[in-house]
Amino acid sequence: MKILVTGFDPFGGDKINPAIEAVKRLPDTIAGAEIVKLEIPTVFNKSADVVKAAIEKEHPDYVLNVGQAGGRYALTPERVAINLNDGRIPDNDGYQPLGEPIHEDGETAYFTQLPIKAEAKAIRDAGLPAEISNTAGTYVCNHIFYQVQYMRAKEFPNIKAGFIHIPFLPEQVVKRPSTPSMNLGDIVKGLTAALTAIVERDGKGDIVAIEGHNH
Ligand code: PCA
Repeated sequence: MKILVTGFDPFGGDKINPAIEAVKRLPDTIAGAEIVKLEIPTVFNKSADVVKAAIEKEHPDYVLNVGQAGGRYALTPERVAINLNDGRIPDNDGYQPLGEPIHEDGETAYFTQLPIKAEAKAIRDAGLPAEISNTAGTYVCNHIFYQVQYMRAKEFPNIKAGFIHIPFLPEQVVKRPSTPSMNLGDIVKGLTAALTAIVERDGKGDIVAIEGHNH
């Protein structure tokens, strides 16, 4: 089994992005699965071109995109990707879409094929906070999550794909009072636990567990 794991480069004025830093430090093999690591630009469309080229080269069974969600305290497997680009800030190429569909012929939204409840449980069992998230936002993270789902729908039906958002690193919150953070070793540990759950649930679907939110 092969899993393509991507991490974004720094954006929005930060000098570092914990996503690519953590992805770079993942083991090369997790629970017997080969882990292929890829840095992608925080740029609408270009990020999708880079992921598509890697899918065509590597033929992965799974794709997991990882991104920073500054302000979240937990590792958050994402449930749903929506067909919308709505940037709060410009991307790293200066492009700021303000409410456009990603693909005119795509679904309004796609649910991940990954076992997000099993991922959340595995992260907690490793001693770290996890929550299911029901929105990946409307910026480049939702964009790449949606784009990979669209590629799956149109071209690569055998791929299972999903997304995890991760918190800031401690060094990023030095001047951000009352903002949660998680050290890099723990983020790597949590992602490794989530990837282990993905491998172990292969072919079995997700576990049944209480992970809902009222709001
Ligand atoms: N986080 C941003 C884009 C890149 C990243 O790591 C987001 O949540 O959209």
